[in-house]
Amino acid sequence: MEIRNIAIIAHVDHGKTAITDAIMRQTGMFADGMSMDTDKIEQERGITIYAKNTSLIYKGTKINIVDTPGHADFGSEVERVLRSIDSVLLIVDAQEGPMPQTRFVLKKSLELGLKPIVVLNKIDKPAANPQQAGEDVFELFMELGANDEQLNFTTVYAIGRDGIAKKNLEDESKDLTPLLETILEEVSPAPSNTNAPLKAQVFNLGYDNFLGRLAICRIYDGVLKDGENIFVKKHTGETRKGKITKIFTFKGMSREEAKEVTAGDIVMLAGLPDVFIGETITTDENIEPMPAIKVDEPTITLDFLVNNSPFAGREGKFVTGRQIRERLERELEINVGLEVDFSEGNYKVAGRGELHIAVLLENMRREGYELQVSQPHIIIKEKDGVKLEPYEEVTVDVPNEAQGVVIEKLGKRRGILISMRQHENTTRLIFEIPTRGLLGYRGQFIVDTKGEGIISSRVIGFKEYAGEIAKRATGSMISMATGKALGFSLYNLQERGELYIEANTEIYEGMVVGNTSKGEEMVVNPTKGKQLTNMRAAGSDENIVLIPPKKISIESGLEVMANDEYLEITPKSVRLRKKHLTETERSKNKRK
Ligand SMILES: Nc1nc2c(ncn2[C@@H]2O[C@H](COP(=O)(O)OP(=O)(O)OP(=O)(O)O)[C@@H](O)[C@H]2O)c(=O)[nH]1
Ligand SMILES: [Mg+2]
Repeated sequence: MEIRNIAIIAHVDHGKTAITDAIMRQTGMFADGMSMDTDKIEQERGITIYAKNTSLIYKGTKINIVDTPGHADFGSEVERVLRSIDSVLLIVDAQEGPMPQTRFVLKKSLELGLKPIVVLNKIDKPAANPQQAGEDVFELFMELGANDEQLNFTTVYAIGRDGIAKKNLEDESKDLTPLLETILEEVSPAPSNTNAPLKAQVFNLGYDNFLGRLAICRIYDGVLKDGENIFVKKHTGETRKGKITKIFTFKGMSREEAKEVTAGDIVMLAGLPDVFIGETITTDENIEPMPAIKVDEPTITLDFLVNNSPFAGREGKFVTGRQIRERLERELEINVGLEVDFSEGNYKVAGRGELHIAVLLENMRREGYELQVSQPHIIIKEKDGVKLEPYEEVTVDVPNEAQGVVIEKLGKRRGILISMRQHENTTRLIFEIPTRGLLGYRGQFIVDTKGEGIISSRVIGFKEYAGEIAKRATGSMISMATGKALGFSLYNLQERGELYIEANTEIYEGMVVGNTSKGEEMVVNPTKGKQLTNMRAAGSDENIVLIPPKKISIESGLEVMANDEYLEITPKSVRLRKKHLTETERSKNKRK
């Protein structure tokens, strides 16, 4: 059977998964309500975190599809996937137009010589402007140095959510047939030379409790049989032996065992416990290995520690250093952008961004782990005596009247304005800024733009260290007591800052219960009740109206926490605390 291999790429939320799901539904692979976003956290957040393979049969042709994540923290995942396919559907929101991640994934695709099919999606949105979005996409192709063939791309218009696509805006359409037809017309059949020796390359990893590490590969040449002895080659030529113990192909939401797979297909292999991204699998020891696949370096790092708060061990099932270590070792099997240094007592974890780390922590707490982490720091490197730090490209869309304040705030954080374009009531600003300057800014951005701004960013690489960045410190409100927080005292405290806890929350001495509006540190007693000499009896809080607290989540905690604090994470709670719990210890440590 002929095979076509494509990836679906786009900026976050532009509709990749909606289109993939609709394609799968209409070709009979998915029942209603099924989605490629199968992971619990993906479903809750409405974003794709892991790239996923699937396949369908359309008019006797097998189409392998990889749905990719659009969030910048998972960008390196996309880059790898692009090495395994022959064309991409570049989805662009017809209202938002090209965004930072659109540029990133398009640039990578063009560099690899792929010819994208452009899908202008969400044309049903009232403010959609497919014409403008189309022109902007064309301009982006030009700017990124597309060759003539690539510039001659086909455009399809879509309402992905409803499963509708058309070749011309004025066409009538009830389904995605025009898109599927375009795929058959535009994507060349995967080369299928079965006479050559086997040559496959690993572009992603999976894990199975019984089978261990799984290698997701594109087969370029030859045939692979179950149980076959093979060679694994690094791009440097270094070769080792291995044996395939199981082969799977992808079909809809599931994997299907196969006895034999052939050139052109995308498959998953078991039996190679130490196989890694980019390695070549072959039956011919003397074959040239495929070029390396680069895995992006981590940009931020933080410590994972055993929880030692006064509430340690109350809520978690796995709490010891050894259990945390084993969990991290397992994560390293598949989480390719992650690095862990186990050499010291604390585990130094390095990742691609706060969301990358937050998703790992969220998964761990759901599995029953309990731990605490330190404040994330950006990774600083040195090259030829020059200090380097990660930089990001930030794109913001803001109401015109908010542009001044955004330019000012990002300027203070060492952001450099690269471009500015006004379109009716909104302005699009693009900055280059050290990741360090961006940490902790998003909350401020929401306030400054009254919630109407959109901000997104992606790492563009390491550049020269930008020097000191002065940030307005947010001070913590710290509890001096252990016990239950009482509504009465919270009522008084909420005047002096923003609270993280609600009445009746169990707290301990040294726990951070809120932040102060003036930015200074403040030690408070949230357990204090009303004096008995008052008109009514102590503890009767019935008339108190509390402002809903800004509860700490893993992500917001990582963003607001200070260097002398830990974020305590258990299956039930996320608490912020001082490293040193008592005031005496804190001042002793300050003097040191
Ligand atoms: N109005 C409208 N909404 C759409 C359309 N397609 C998708 N959406 C909505 O846009 C949101 C994001 O869609 P997804 O398919 O999850 O986007 P995605 O590109 O897969 O997002 P990530 O994987 O997180 O990058 C969802 O709420 C969809 O329902 C469309 O054609 N029109
Ligand atoms: Mg998605």
